Amino acid sequence: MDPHFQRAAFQTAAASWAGTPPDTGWEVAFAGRSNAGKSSAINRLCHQRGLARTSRTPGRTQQLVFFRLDDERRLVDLPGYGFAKVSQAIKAGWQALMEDYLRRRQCLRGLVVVMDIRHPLTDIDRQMLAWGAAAELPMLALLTKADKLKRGAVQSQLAGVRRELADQDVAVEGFSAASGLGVDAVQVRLSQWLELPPR
Ligand SMILES: Nc1nc2c(ncn2[C@@H]2O[C@H](COP(=O)(O)OP(=O)(O)OP(=O)(O)O)[C@@H](O)[C@H]2O)c(=O)[nH]1
Ligand SMILES: [Mg+2]
Repeated sequence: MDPHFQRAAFQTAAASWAGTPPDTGWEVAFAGRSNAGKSSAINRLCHQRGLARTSRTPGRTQQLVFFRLDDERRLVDLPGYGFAKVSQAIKAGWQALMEDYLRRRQCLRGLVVVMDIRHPLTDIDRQMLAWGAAAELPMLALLTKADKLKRGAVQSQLAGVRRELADQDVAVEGFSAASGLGVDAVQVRLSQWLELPPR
């Protein structure tokens, strides 16, 4: 357990680019379909149950939520996508905000695309990976809720996604906020992206 993550604390939430903290230091963002498990993954990584708000109601977090690890380093919980019951205007607003953030954010050092291991790589997940690639971001596809599948099924889902993404520069890991699977591997990768000082 890297203590940097345990020290994570809520910093601010932003509904637009104007509300984001100063664009300095290092940031890693978590994107994914609504209900995929982004907030739960952040909580598990930081060993804090109530850090990022989780919900069974898809689409609750329509903001960028910033958690500070130290004065220069942040994790960002991006608004979830892919839920059906929203207007075209909200979808267009979401798309503009995400593209803006991924393209303009100088301090962004990596993108974690969180997917339910039972339903990975939807069209909109692929869109997100394409935006990340366009921004030349290091990326991690995090296949979460692995506790919902048997070990063999986890391995075959991972192998399938790795095969599909073989021609792209995207790492793929299994994860479970429930069991803690993958926590250490993700912490190691994020520590590199964030250039965390050695413990
Ligand atoms: N079994 C299991 N359930 C999980 C896991 N991760 C998340 N969940 C559940 O999935 C639901 C959605 O999780 P959230 O973390 O709120 O998902 P989110 O991606 O942040 O969703 P939005 O904020 O709406 O975009 C909650 O009921 C969680 O308890 C996991 O690893 N295993
Ligand atoms: Mg959330």
